[in-house]
Amino acid sequence: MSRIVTVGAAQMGPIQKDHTRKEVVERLITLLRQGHQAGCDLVVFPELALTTFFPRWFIDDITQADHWYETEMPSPVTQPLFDEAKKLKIGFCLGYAELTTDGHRFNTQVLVERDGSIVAKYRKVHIPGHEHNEPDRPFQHAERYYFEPSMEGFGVWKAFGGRLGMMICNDRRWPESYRVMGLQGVEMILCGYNTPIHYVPDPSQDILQGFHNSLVMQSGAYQNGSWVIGVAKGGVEEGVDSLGQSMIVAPSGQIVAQAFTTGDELISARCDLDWCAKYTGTLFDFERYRRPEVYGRITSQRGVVID
Ligand code: CDT
Repeated sequence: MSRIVTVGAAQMGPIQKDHTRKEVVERLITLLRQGHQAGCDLVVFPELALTTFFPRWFIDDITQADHWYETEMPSPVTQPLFDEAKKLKIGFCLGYAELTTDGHRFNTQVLVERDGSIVAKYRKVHIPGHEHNEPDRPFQHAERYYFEPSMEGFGVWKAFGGRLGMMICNDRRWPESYRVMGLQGVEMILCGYNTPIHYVPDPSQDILQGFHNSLVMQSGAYQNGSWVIGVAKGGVEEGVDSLGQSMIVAPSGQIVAQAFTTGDELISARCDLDWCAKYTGTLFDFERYRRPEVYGRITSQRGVVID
């Protein structure tokens, strides 16, 4: 029996500050319907897919930002997306800012099965940017002010006939993200992102944003024998240009589909989960070839230590 999952990467164009959740959910539903037309089992939306990327602004009183966060999922405004997906028998993965009842703030993705049941919630582990206002920047990247890092780490869940994991944006730059999931037998990793083209601490990296994006996801896929679905919110949002180039990467590391706009655009691919074993059963047979006894520094040490 084949284990084909047809996946849609539902790239979004910008969401401006004054766009309402209702308007955004209508865009998500349009993309979901395109996914249905393309035969998708699963549609993946970007990081913080319901709002503009608000960490680009700093405000002294964080409670003034509460309106950017979701306190429930689904909520009355997101319920139509859940209803449409269930009607079309499509699962989806959605990124949003989460405010818990006890006041914790996370950058979160939820995975929903084709019957509408929630499979899992993942909270971002690697939080980039800065904690404090940096007024000399052309725009802020204050994710470390707005979000706590997850202490739950990277899970892998049985869903869509395979083993699926999630990560969010900056997580994709860290090989540990993929490996922790690889060690749980992951076959498909879902990753939403918002990546400003202009990297303020080192603008020489600006021109390399697209290269680095594909570099990390292609190598993460190959080295762990997993499909990787990378989905952008791209385009010029509140004056900040962000990378598109959403892609579906095979366990071989090859890009099998890639967005060519920076707007709302659905790309899709038939992903054979059995293809993963061609890598995890040979070159990357972890049980046979890994050497954890010499990898101790990976978990015992955080920064560089020079003896
Ligand atoms: N959203 C997110 O994680 N973006 C980061 C930008 C890094 S620069 C602060 C990324 O890794 O794409």
